[in-house]
Amino acid sequence: MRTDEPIMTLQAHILEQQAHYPEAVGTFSWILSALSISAKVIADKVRRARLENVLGAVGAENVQGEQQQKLDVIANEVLLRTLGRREGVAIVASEENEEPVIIRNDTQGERRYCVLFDPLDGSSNLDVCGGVGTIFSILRHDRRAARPQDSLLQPGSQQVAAGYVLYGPSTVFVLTIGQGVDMFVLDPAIGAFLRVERNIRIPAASKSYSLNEGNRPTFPEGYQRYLDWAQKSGYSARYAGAMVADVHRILLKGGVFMYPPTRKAPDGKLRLMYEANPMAMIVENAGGKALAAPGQRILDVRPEGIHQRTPLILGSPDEVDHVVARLAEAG
Ligand code: P6P
Repeated sequence: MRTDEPIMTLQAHILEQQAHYPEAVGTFSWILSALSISAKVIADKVRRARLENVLGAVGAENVQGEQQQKLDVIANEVLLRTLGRREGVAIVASEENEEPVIIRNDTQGERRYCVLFDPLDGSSNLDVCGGVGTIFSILRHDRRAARPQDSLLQPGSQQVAAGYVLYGPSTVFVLTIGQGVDMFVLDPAIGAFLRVERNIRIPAASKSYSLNEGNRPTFPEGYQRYLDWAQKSGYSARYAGAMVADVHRILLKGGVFMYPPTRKAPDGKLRLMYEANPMAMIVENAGGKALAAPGQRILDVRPEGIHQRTPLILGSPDEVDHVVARLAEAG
């Protein structure tokens, strides 16, 4: 952070953004504030996980059929408890809950919002002290929806905000509220997220790709063709096994992240509503591209279920174009 810049906390940034909307009464800002508090609490629990013996699996599967980690449950409860108290929240949907949680179902009054999240993305990295994160997406609650939960099934282009928290060597909060993408780092000495970068722009190109090459034998032919091309073109491979860590690296350094269809996951593995959509909003608002397939923006996909999965290709515009070109060659 430049020493000639004023110290701007995340809370002050949220209020600064609110000032651009004269009609705003603060309910949206309070939701962002709840996410900031949740991030601080989760960061502390992640740091202390081994000391407090909360690593490892719970011994149950979540709705995704994945082994639930103890910290998945803890992080999920922290978010449910902080968001549940915010007046502006109508519905919360989590990777860890099969059904959405209807917090408020009134049909009149102040605007309300839906908050969707993956509470601890990449949690299998926890046991080996790898990067993990929280991903969130905020939609306006649609009171006209036939059922309250149907209000969630909006395309990603309708998001009013999206962001993630990366629990790494430092705790980083990345947020977009419709225009630019801004980055904050937690200063544990004062317990505040300080703004360190404004209006991040993703590099147009960078010879780096990120995907699980262990699945290569079952990728569609176009992805195989891309990997052959990239390896002949001097590309590096980087893969953290946690979407937040991989996407954050690409946001700052450039490159392309992919989760193609595989035999095990024919629709891709990552979830549209609370992984692909928020990351697509961030990447596009930073000048990148985010596709479910060639010619299909992630943000245009019309969701049919809150846990539906999607393939994805996202990152530097030139690098996404290289992938699309190889997929087109394969026909
Ligand atoms: P694979 C973590 O489980 C996750 O949901 C994402 O964070 C990550 O990008 C992906 O799955 C990793 O999946 O199949 O490569 O282990």
